[in-house]
Amino acid sequence: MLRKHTDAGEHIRIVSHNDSDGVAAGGILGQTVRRLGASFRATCEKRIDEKSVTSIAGEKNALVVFSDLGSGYLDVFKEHLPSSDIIVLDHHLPVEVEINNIIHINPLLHGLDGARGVSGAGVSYFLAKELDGRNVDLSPLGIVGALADQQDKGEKKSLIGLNKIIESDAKAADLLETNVDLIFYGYETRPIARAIAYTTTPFIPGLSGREDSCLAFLKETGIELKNDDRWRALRDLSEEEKRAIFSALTKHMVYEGCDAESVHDLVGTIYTLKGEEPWTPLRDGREYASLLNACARMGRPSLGLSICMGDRNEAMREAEETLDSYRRKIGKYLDMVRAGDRIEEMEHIYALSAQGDIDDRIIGVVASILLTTGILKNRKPFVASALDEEGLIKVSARATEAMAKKGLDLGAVMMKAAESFEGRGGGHDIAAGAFLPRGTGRQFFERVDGLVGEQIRA
Ligand SMILES: [Mn+2]
Repeated sequence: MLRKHTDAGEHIRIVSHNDSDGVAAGGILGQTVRRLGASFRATCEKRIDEKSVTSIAGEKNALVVFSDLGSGYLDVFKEHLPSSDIIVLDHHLPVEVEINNIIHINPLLHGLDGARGVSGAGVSYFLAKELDGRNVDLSPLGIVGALADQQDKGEKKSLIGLNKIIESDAKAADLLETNVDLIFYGYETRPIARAIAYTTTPFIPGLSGREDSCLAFLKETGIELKNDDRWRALRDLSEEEKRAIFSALTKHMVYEGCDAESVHDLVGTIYTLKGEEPWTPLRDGREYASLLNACARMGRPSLGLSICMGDRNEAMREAEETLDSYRRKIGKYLDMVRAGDRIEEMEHIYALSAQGDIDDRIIGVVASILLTTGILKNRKPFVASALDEEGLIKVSARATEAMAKKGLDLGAVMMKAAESFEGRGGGHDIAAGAFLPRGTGRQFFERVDGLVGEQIRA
């Protein structure tokens, strides 16, 4: 279908998700379409709803490609986008609707794991590769998308499922190298203290976001910070020094109340993108992902898209600035949430109603950090809400792998709970969300609390 339209010289419309995976997916599709000689326009949307689909329909595109979103909105497409051909490349929970003008590619339709096995960028990559074998050079972006969606759930934070195929494509093309080590951002590039400060997965209380505290911490651990005049990066350290850092960090995190799982997260598989310049954040797959994430969350997804399309120089400088202000913003929110007693513990969930105090694009990140650091006393999913600029309520729900193993599926909870409030919800078992009309408050949290209770009892 894509070929049919590009061959006919038509302008292709790409609509992707406004998160780092979505941006990577948009970049893959943009490059794919450009290589087919067609013009295109790509945007990243926070969500799909009747309004956004109606406005896309108004553009009268012959073909609209949705990536990293869309599977849950086939009914909306059927009603509001009847005269365009549609391709949906997604890995979120699909709704069952039959439509003729649509090609729907989703691992969940084939019994494959969409939450951990392949990302929106991955699904887009498989389409790109199918169209032209030369598109295997886009495989690193598939890896970035998978890391962006935190699909590194295999042994030692490695990729699993269909992502393994993308990984071997990238390795075969000599664009990727993997090794297991301490997992701080900027392994090759940054002074150690900064690398630790810049790491937010796992979030290290007192150290993440605080370079001065990291400096003090390293001095206390007895690590030499400089080689002559040059700051040492992690790759300059001996195995013994790395072990010393690891054990000091473990002590520190346990003392701060973090759980064993987040301590484990300190070590993992490093994905080095060999096609990228050394000493840049794009060289490390996770760092690339966080750069795109910051662009998306700070409302500049097109900046991320240009980087995925190959722009560097000025775009990189702007993206790095965006990343810096994004980090400062998160630090501020976490301090705020932890300082006050804004988190409410319900029977089965923790709830946070941030109203307008936390940017709705960042609330999901805050929820993940709070959940994974073990700052919360009990093991319950974390559900947070914030107001978006249109006055809708955006809900982000996060759970751990262990909770999913016990039968929790937040995607289903959000879908069901939102329905009763004329909202729309969905997502994965451990990360899901919903949009609700204004004024829906506590009752929604109560409904979610009840549904989660039903699931874990079942
Ligand atoms: Mn995704």
